[in-house]
Amino acid sequence: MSSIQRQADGSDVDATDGETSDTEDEYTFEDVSVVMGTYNEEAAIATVIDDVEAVTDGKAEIVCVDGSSDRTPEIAREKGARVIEQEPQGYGVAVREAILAPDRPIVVTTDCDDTYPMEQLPEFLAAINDGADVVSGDRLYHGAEAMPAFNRFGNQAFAAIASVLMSERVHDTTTGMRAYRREVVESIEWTENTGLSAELLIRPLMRGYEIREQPIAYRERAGETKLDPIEGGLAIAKSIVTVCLEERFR
Ligand SMILES: Nc1nc2c(ncn2[C@@H]2O[C@H](COP(=O)(O)OP(=O)(O)OP(=O)(O)O)[C@@H](O)[C@H]2O)c(=O)[nH]1
Ligand SMILES: [Mg+2]
Repeated sequence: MSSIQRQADGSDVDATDGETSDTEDEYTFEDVSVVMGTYNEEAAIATVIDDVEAVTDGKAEIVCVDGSSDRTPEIAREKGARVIEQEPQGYGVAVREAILAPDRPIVVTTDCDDTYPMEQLPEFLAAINDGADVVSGDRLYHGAEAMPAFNRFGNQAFAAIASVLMSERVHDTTTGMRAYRREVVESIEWTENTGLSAELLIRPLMRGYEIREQPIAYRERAGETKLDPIEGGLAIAKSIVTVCLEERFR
């Protein structure tokens, strides 16, 4: 299993500061919000929500930041999700609003395209309960055969570039499935749009939070991609370099 164990230095060790620092109690799915940007994901929204409900026994909160012109938001509301409407402005604008919306202590991101294994949510929660601040789904560990080859190559290259710039080996910088302690997402200012996923890994890692990569299965996408591979790939590469340099000289 790939893992990064970056211990925070000195006073930053207690990453749950301001929350339940006096208790060793474990988090349950009642402490979890699963959040996502949704943009015309009619083909997947019902499955994704059903999967989260089944795995968490209906306990996790589900938040969709939605820019759709199809029935995605209606389906999400019918299924009990909280829907925040937002003009479509790109992945990161939606996901930033989504991660900052919940009050619950653990925030899990996913894509609304049925690619990510909600059945592995218990493993993510267990890693948080074991002390991780961020648990990052590593799609490439098992090969990600369902991913288009161009994207797979790009994602491997992004991880390699980020690893060099951070001096820390990471295996998947652009995954959409992660769990975060809320303190992590609230204490950092997020600047990237298409590159937000990489930023959400890089800034916490370079600030000493404990990051763990969790190998995950990856399924073929339901519905159409919202990312142009060339334009999006260039934007992500630029974000990785910018964010790594900003953190290094911070
Ligand atoms: N609200 C909102 N959601 C968005 C926007 N762009 C993308 N999304 C959502 O963000 C998630 C990620 O987009 P994807 O199209 O899956 O991007 P990707 O994972 O890089 O590409 P694939 O590998 O094809 O899945 C999906 O749930 C989209 O619906 C946007 O402008 N607004
Ligand atoms: Mg996706």
